Amino acid sequence: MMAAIRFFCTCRGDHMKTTQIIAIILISLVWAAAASALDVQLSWDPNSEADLAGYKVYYGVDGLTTTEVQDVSNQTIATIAGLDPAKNYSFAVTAYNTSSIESSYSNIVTVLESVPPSVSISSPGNNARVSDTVLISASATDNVGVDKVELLVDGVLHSTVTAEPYQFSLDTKTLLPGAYSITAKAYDAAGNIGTTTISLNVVSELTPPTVSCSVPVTGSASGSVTVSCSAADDVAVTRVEFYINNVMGAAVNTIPYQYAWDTTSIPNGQYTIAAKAFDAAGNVGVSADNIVTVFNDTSAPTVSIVLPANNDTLSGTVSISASASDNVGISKVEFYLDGILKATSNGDLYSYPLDTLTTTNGSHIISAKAYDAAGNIGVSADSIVTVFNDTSAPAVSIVLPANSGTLSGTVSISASASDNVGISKVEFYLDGILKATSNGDYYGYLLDTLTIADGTHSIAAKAYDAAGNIGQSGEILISISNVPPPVAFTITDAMLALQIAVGRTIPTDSERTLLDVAPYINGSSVPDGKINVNDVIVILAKITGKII
Ligand SMILES: [Ca+2]
Ligand SMILES: [Ca+2]
Ligand SMILES: [Ca+2]
Ligand SMILES: [Ca+2]
Repeated sequence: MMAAIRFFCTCRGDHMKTTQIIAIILISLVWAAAASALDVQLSWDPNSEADLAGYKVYYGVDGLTTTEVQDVSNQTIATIAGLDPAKNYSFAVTAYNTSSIESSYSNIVTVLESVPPSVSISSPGNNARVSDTVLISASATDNVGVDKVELLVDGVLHSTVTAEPYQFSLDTKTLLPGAYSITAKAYDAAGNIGTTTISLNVVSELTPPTVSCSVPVTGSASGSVTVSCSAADDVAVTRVEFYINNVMGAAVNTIPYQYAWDTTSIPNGQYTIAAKAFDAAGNVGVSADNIVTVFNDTSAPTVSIVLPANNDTLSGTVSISASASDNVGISKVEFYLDGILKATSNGDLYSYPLDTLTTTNGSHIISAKAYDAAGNIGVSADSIVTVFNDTSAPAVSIVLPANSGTLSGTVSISASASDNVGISKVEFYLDGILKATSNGDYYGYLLDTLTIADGTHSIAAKAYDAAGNIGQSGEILISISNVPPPVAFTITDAMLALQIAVGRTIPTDSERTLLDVAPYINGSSVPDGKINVNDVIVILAKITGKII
C-alpha cells in the first residue's frame, strides 16, 4: 500500500543550527483498501545548505505528541510503510547537517484514516416489491464514527439522516411502477464513503389474489380431469396458472379458471395440483395443494370360452359361457358367433343360451370379448364347434300283419323304422289309440285280438328320433274274427227238436211221418238238414199247425 505525499521543503541554509524546513506541501496521497496496511509516500523540497547531511521523517497517530522517526539520509522522498489505515497520521520532516544539528519540524501534514463506513440496507430486501410508503432501514458503522447516511433513488439524493436509526420513508406513489436502485451512502468524518445498493420493484399494490382449486374426482383420477380454480383479488385477477407437481400445465386469463388435465400421458401415481393467481401488479396468490392419485387402467382383460369346448358338436339350445378377469374389473362380455355379436353379458356370470337351430349345420366359430371400464378389450381364443341339428323325421312302416288280413288270437305286430341319426322309440296304435311302445332294436309287440271286438280295425306306427322328429307309418286294415267254427245240425238234432215239439221222447210213427222237420236257415230251407251256428232255426209243426 502506497501513499505518496510530497512535501515542498524550503530550508534556509545560512545557519545549520537554525536550519528550518519551512514548507512541506502534500502533492499526492494514494492508498488502497483500508483493510490492509497503508504505505504513505512523502516528498519534500530539498534543503539547499552546503552542509546538509540528511532528513528525518517524524510521524505519529493523531498528532506528533508521540512519534516514530525514520532517518532517510539525504533523499527528499520517503515511504512510510505498514501504517494502520484506520488511524489518523501526522507527518513532519527535519533536516540535519554534518554537525548533527537538526532543524525544527517542517509543516505538519496529516493523513486521515481511510476506512470507510460499512453500510447495509436491512429492509426491504433486495428486489423486494413495494408500494405506497416504504420504510427503508439502513445500518451503518465506522471505525471512527458515521457522520451521515444518504439515501439515493436511481442515483438521485432522496434524503439524509445524520443519526441512528438510519431510516428513510420513501413514497413510491410518486414513482412509476418499475425497478429502482436504492443506494445508502454512509460518510465518516474523514470523508470516507461506504455504499450499498439494492433494487426495489415499485408496484401499484401489494395485495395478492386468493385462489383455491378443486379436482372433482373421488378415488383415482383417470383420463381428462378438470381442475377448477376460483380466484379473487382486491383489484382484478389477470391470470391463473395451473401446476402439476410444480410444473406449469396451463395458464388461463379469463373465467372460468379451468384446466383439462390429461392424465393418460403420465405415469400412474400421486400428483400435487396447485394454482397461482396473478394481478396486474404482479402479485401472486398460491392455492393450497390438492393431492390426486392418478390411475389409468391400460391392462386389457383376459377372457376365454369355457363352454362349449373346442371341437364340440352342438345341437338345440346350448349354454355359451366365458371366463373373464381384469386388473380392475370387467364391465361386459360380448359373445360372437362367426364374428357376429350375438349377446352381451354384464352380470357376474358370463353366459348366454345359443339356439343352434337359428344357424346352419356345420362348423362355426365362437369367441368372446371382455371390456373393462377404461375401454380396454380382451379377445378370447376361438372355439371351433360343429352344429348339427337333426331335422329329418324317421321312416316307419308296418311289417306285420299284412294289410287286409283276418286275424284271431294273439298275433305279432311289427314295424320297420329307420332314421338319418337313430330311432329313439316306435309307438304302435290300434284304431288311433296307443297300444305299445318299443324302444329296442326290434320294433314290435304281441296283440291279443281277443281283447278287441271282431271286425275291422286299423293299425299304425309312429317312429321318433332323438331330436323329436316323428315319422308316421301308413295305416294297415285288419279284420278280427274270433267266432267259433259253425256246428252242423243233423237229423238227430231235428229229431231232438221233434221230441221237444211233440212232448215225448219217442214220437209216434205218425208223428215221425206227418211232422216234417225242415230247417230253415236265415229264411232259406236247408236241404241237407244241417244248421250252422247262429243260424235262425225255424221248426215247422205241420201236424199241429203250431209254429215254434
Ligand atoms: Ca472511517
Ligand atoms: Ca391485488
Ligand atoms: Ca383393465
Ligand atoms: Ca332324424
